[in-house]
Amino acid sequence: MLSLEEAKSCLESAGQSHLLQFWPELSEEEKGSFLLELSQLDLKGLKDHCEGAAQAAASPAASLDRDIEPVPPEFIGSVRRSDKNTLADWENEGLLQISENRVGVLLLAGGQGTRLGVRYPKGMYDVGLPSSKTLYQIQAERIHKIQELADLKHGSKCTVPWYIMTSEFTLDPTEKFFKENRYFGLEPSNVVMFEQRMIPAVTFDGKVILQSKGKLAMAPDGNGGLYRALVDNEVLQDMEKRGVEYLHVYCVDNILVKMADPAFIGFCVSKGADCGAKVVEKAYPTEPVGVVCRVGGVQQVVEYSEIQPETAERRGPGGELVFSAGNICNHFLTRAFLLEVAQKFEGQLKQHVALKKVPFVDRCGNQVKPTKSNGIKMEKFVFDVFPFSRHFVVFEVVREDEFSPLKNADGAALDTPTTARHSLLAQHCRWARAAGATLLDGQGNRVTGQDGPPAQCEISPLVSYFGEGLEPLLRGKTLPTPFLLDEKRAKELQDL
Ligand code: UD2
Repeated sequence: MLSLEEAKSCLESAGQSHLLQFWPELSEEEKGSFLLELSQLDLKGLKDHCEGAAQAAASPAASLDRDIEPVPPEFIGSVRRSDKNTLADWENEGLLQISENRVGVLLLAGGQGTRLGVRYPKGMYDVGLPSSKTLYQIQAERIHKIQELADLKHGSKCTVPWYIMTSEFTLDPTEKFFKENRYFGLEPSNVVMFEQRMIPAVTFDGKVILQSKGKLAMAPDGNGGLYRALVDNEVLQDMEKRGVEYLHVYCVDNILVKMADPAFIGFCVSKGADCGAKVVEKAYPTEPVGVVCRVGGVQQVVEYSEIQPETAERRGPGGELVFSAGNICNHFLTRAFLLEVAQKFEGQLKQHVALKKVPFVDRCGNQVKPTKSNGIKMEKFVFDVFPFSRHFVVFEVVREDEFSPLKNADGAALDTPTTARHSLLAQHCRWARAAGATLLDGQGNRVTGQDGPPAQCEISPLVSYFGEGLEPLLRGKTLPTPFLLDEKRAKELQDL
């Protein structure tokens, strides 16, 4: 830990002496924790960080839109446009890789969930399903099931390790939650949590913001902080030890996420890709998803906050959006590519500017809650490694089956707990009907799935990963809803 003198001199040379303005007023305990916080900062890089942030915020990023074009079709695999055999081949390839312990999943869970407005990690959110399962539990159970499916097919006893990137905000509550829930039946040593770095928020004139008299305003370094965090926490070594060659990286809030999706993994592996992105067709031009595209001939994502409206709205001859490949934050990355990124490219990752309202203490020592943006947060994005990929592919999936993110609190028009819950229940109604069941609503009427909110039909991931294996249980059955198909009920139905 730094001494006060050392901290003083480092801050002075970085032009940040104001941070110690309230030092004499701090208690001994506050002094200790503030010095610790300062010691953990990258003090050498602080000057550059602050000046860079102020400059970046002052000069709007050059628009990429002039050189933007869609990804050529030969690099895109599509679930909708592929025949059954091709899809089965990809899935078999993926299951084989999983059965050989070559696949891991990595959850990006360091975000603060500001839009949803809860004070705990988003993965702990219960969207109100009949089972009351949280997002974390649903994801854990899908890992169980995919391991089981791979084992059944290949007579193996495989493991899909679950890497979870957290931040200072989410590590403790996430760890506690997993412990309290006994890791949802997963082997704790196969759930590897690690922390991304935090960086200071800066004013428009390049000064680090004091959140209180003895605390800096810090924020996680964006989901692209992943690549530094993998190195900081020796995660790549852990992957190597386990023999994991392929990683499915995903964000926490998509209730329909297919953990270690064998079709996606199999598609990417069979194409020899080092990096891949899942996309859905964009629903409307301003949908808050990035666009997977090419800029100047190089693949990348242009984030929704950075694309020009005219570009987002461009349409082809049939009225379809030209830039329709909507990023759903589900990425495929090989360990070899991650190593290369760590060794060569991490320092070149783009910094994105976010202007935020950052609570601060003013020069007179008053606590202020700003009403307009006063601070700059610099973030890296997870997809900014795409330009460095040598063989990049895109996998287009069906939105209703794979994408329904939880971003906003109920009351908002889109991406709320209600929309997430409805997406999952509607999918499970489709699965039950396809397996030959007749679902009845509360009044005893047959559920058609045509209009209104979906019936309360929930199928545990421990019973079915993606609709498979339901026919022997459900064919010819008439089932009143609410209907919850968990392992116990599945056993009863099997014995009927
Ligand atoms: C993300 C994608 C966007 C689109 C959308 C779909 C990025 C940068 N943008 O936008 O293109 O695919 O999702 O839902 O990926 N996180 C961290 N550390 C951080 C910040 C975020 O781990 O410092 C995690 C966060 O917990 C979440 C994921 O990254 O799981 C995405 O973060 P977000 O919800 O802020 O991203 P969003 O919706 O703006």
